Amino acid sequence: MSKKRKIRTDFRKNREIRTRQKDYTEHFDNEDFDEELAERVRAKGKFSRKRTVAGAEITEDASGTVVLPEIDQQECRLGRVLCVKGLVSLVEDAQGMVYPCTIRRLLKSLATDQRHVVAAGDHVWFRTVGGRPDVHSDPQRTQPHSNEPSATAGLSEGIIERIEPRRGVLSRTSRGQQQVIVANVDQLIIVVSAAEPRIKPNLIDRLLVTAERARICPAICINKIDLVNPADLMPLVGVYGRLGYRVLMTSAETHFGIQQLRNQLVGQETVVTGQSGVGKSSLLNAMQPGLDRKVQVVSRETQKGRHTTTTAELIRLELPPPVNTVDAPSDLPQAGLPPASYVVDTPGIRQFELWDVIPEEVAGYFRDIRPYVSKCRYSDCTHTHEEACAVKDAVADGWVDTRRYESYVQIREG
Ligand SMILES: Nc1nc2c(ncn2[C@@H]2O[C@H](COP(=O)(O)OP(=O)(O)OP(=O)(O)O)[C@@H](O)[C@H]2O)c(=O)[nH]1
Ligand SMILES: [Mg+2]
Ligand SMILES: [Zn+2]
Repeated sequence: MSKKRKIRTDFRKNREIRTRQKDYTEHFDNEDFDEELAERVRAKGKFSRKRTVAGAEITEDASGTVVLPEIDQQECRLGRVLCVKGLVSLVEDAQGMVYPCTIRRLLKSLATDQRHVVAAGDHVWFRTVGGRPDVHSDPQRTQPHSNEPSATAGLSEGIIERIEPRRGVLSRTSRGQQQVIVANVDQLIIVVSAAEPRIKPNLIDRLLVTAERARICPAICINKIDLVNPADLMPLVGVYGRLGYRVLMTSAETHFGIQQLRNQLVGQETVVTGQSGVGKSSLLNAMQPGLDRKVQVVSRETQKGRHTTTTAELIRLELPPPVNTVDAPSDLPQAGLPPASYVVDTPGIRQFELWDVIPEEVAGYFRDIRPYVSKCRYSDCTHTHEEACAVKDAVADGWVDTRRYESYVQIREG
């Protein structure tokens, strides 16, 4: 449900010191964009200086409460945020033109609990402010843009006026605040490596909880299987497979399993995530030759990746329709373009803290634990220290994997 109402927003601190000596028109001409004048400004001295934004709409989306300021749709156009680098967001319009954009100040002052106001994957309304777009993408090229704003940094060629409500949001907690990593994705591929660095099952479980909570469909990809005997991975694959999670085994090195991975991504909006060095960028390169995502070797001594990818970046993939057509009806016409596939490559995770998951909810996001919860003696059972706990009994009887249960306890405590 959304409603229209007036919004009062604080000026930023640096503006509060000024009293009403200056003409507001001049103030905004100098320090803000002309269009800010469209918002009625009301000032009552330095203590109550607020401005009223008329006609804004307040609604709830997958990342919380959002404010949709009224915009001039004649002047603005829709675009998709490819990546955010510092103060500049690269926004691609429907024609494949990419514009380095800044964000309208109003949006920044309204979003107080997010580290970045916009995130890769956001659908935004933006307005161009003269100059030429950064790049006109060549339809033959698979990646429309190098996502490198260096040449235009500081030169704003567009202003993001409004961020559309989000679905499928991947967020985490960063310094006590919500950090939206990407928005508007359908699928989360959790990438781990069979070795170098070794698998951290607890991280898989954390990311699964995140996906379940955000209602993003998760899949697990075990990469670098060329470095191990795949038979050794079967117990782990079995645990997740029995829970109904798709588990893929790949090697970006030998290209084993790459076609299955392509099939998993085709027509979807996917985010790939995982520790640094597991091969997220290498897998994208393997799926689409010519993509040339930067990759770097894992440190010999620490077995850790070097955080090569530094910002989340949305990439359009040109994937052919799935080759395995077992369940595709054979009499359908084959004409038509394959559906667009998008993937967000993300920086390696150092530490993943869940955003906005309360301890009581955690059991509900564990598919294997959830069925036993209602059978515990106490309705507020935490499944940790209580007697007569159906979850603990299920672990003891081997119905729930012990390591998964330990993950549950750890996540619950965290
Ligand atoms: N043996 C082997 N090495 C791989 C495989 N996939 C990736 N690598 C190597 O692993 C290293 C790290 O790969 P990246 O693709 O940079 O890893 P990443 O997950 O993108 O890392 P960040 O960007 O730092 O988060 C590189 O040296 C790759 O060549 C694989 O399947 N097998
Ligand atoms: Mg990378
Ligand atoms: Zn219990």
